[in-house]
Amino acid sequence: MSTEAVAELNACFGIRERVTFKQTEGGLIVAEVGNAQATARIALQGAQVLDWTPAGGQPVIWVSPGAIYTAGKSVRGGVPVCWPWFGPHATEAESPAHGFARTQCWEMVQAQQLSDGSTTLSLRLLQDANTRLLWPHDAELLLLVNVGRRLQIDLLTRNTGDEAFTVTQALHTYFAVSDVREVSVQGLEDLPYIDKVDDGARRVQSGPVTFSAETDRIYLDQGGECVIHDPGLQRRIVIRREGSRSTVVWNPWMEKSVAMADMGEGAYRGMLCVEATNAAEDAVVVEPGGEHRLQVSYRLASL
Ligand code: TA6
Repeated sequence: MSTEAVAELNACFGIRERVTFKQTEGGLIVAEVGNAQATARIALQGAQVLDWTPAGGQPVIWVSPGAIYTAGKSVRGGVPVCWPWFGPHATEAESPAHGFARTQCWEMVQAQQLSDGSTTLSLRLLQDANTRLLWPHDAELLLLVNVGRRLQIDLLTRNTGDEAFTVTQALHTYFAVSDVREVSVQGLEDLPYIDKVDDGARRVQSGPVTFSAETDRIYLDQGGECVIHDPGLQRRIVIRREGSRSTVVWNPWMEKSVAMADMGEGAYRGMLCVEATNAAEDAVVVEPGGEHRLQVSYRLASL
């Protein structure tokens, strides 16, 4: 995008001392949001949140030190939007993993400074000839990001056509942790899960989730709250969801990380994905004229 395009974004959607659009390394356009409660960065490509740091705190969202910022490639980290399918395409091996929303350029719809002191950005993804080749349905996708003491993200899928369609999706959030070997995820106890590291075996979670090897699990739940317990950073990250009855927990661990060009040496120890999803049997059917809302909210709490 050109300098003029950035200037136009600031003219249309910039808010003095709250929202500014900048062109970053690799040419990505990023909205920088700052208010008394928090700062955040959101890339227009993929409507990808790249940072959320509550005032006086440390970053909650992680981005790889080896991240590659270039058009058409999802930045490793942040909150990639996986849509309209989660994981590999069900039938087309050539189709991009996790769908196409995370690599498309979204358009700004609105920037709002709210009376509670938080700031909301609204972005939209419209279908085009390329996306229709990958997924021949009439849909509009909206992402609302509310930046404040908590971070709330709403992903709204609208069926603008006359036939029902099914989506699987995720807000594929990478959280910053002190050391993945020292943290645990609470709130998934006794839930069934699909173990993608063990050929999709179905298991039941015993106790909090802890990490000592590659972990890639789809928990099938009732949409409750879960918490990342991080003694090293002396904090808990409280995760709430609406419109989701499955949660993915992922860390690639050492061997997988080495094979990832954008992960960085040992970087896996500082991150943990806990993803609000509609995955596996939690796929969503959206009727003509209907809408599905996948919402997450994150807040920090003391230990
Ligand atoms: O959400 C976990 C997962 O599906 C893993 O299986 C791994 O593929 C990860 O997503 C990252 O996928 P990406 O395409 O971003 O490298």
